[in-house]
Amino acid sequence: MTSVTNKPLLITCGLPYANGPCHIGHLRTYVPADIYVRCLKKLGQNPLFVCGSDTHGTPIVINAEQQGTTPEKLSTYYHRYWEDLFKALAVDFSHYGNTDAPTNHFRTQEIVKALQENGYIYPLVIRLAYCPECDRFLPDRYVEGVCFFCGMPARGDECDQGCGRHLESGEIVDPKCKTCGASAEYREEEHFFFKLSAFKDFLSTYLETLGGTANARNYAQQWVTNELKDWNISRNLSWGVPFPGTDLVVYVWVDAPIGYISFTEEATSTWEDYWKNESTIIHFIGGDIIYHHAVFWPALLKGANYTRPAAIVASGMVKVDNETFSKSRGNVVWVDDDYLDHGFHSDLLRYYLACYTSHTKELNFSWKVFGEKVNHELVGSLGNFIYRTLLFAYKNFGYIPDTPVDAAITQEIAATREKMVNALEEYEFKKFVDAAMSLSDFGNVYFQSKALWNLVKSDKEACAREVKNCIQLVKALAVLLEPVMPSTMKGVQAQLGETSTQFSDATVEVEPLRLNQPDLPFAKIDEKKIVELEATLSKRMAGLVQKTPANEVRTKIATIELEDFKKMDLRTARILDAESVKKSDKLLRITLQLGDETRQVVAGIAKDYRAEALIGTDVIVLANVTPVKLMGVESHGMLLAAEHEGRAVLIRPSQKVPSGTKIK
Ligand code: B3M
Ligand code: ZN
Repeated sequence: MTSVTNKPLLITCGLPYANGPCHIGHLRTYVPADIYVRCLKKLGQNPLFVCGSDTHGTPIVINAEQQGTTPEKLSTYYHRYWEDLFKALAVDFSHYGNTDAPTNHFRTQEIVKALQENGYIYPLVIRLAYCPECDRFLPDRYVEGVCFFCGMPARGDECDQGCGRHLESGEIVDPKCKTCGASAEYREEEHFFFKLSAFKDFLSTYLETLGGTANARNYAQQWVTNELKDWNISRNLSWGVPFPGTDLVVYVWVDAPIGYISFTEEATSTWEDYWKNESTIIHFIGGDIIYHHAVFWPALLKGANYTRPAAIVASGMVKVDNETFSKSRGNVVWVDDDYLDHGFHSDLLRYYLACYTSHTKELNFSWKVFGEKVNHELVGSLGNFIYRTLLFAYKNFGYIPDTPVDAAITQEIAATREKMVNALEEYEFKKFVDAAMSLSDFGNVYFQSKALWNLVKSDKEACAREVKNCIQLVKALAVLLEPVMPSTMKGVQAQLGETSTQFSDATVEVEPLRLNQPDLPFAKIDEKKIVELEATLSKRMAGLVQKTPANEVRTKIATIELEDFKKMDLRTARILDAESVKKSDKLLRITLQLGDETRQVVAGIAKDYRAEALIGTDVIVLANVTPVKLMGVESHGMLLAAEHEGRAVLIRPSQKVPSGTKIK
């Protein structure tokens, strides 16, 4: 897609479940997709880049139950979390939505109805796991057992530890209820099936021209030639998009990809240009959801008359220290706790992820390699070339020399840019970065070979020309690598007085400018820090420490919504009278002026305040708390106090306001 297209261009990323925090594995979708979109813009394209939170499905319902909250609260919490996280990583979506939004409910129901009208949905009475203890059907992850096909432990709709198949109801042997552990039985219920089998010919032809990475196309072709089973697209759950005309909800794998459409609708009024007409839609996804995107989704779109994706870009999976990535087993690297919270810049991680290996290959995360890449490549080569060039120019000239750039240098830059653009065409982000890093190595060798520190003494004019050549290389690197490391590379450009918008700017001669003392673009990571991070990871992998996002969330979710706060009637009040409550050394009976009203409250502050001293002072009262009786005395409100070293310290307005003033 690197040649400019007039067709509307849409890039999407697989939707993160709004059910837990981000780990390194997630980023293999988002970082390369963001780099790709930034590159397209620098090639003169105008892509729309959408994503959003996947808020439905049983994992979220189960997690919410376990955390004592609702799926809505849990998914809202994580939706915001992901929005912030993407900002922190400079993953710059044009729009980030969520699948529980009304737009998505509407679009999902519209598509289900269209499929029904077109004859692609049929009802069928099926046997479903049912828990006699909990007295309910057990959709998807509510049921655990053994995969019918390969005999490995499996859960719900997916054989995640064995053959990887999508499992239909009844394909789990020995089913047990996830909630109570009881043996489940099978009972009959009417569900709705999508006729995927009717799309075999369509998919065979479609896949022949599907763009993107070969892994997506090949896997999908294999599946399409083997078997195409119809999919049950309804579920017996109360959380999700209602299935039209039933008490069921739509299966999450229907309303989640439809999010791509509804987020486009939310982003632009011209959404139909993307989804109803000829356009170029490119999905970036993880390698584990190829079936859903390259088989199920195009069939669904075809069945409802929507535009199909032109390309599917599927990443390889992530391992941690050679072990298959698994949250439950502890070999996981959390992006916030393990990375951002240590003060590392997001650009470093973006660089590491982009150039560690080919996009479709497995990525084996290790802190050691991360440290080496930062210290050797970013600090040692790129940072070194940029800094030594700018420092030399600043110290010896004080400005960017007003001399022409040698044709050989311009050619070197142009050739690099071409390699990079070609790499992009193949979704090879490693090749993309490697080409730029070769240019940085070229720069270092060039600087060295010209022995500028001697030349400046023997021939200052000749030296000025070489300095200009080096500065042009710095500019080119900053322009070409900006999509990978946006903030650092923009910083370098700013030191040259430049803000590039296009890759073509790389060969546009840098303007003369007064230079300031340059900044080091990258700082070396201390070896000790790497050792410390490795130790944390090993401990976690050995099961010695547990990441407890669940616990953290429980406390965070216990925070209240603004709406809840607004329910509290907090007011200022003036104390008209105060006296001890008989037989109590703690309680005071207090009469308050609260606007027009007088109120009696009982407060446990007798040990900290003398009754007489309170009269005439102002306090804050929670006026609508349910009345209680304390030692036989009625209390119609609660005074606010800070607890300090076991004492109550009354909260008061910082200046006089009329009694009864509302606190917001
Ligand atoms: N929410 C996450 C996953 O299975 C899932 C992706 C939906 S994309 C439409 O990777
Ligand atoms: Zn299996």
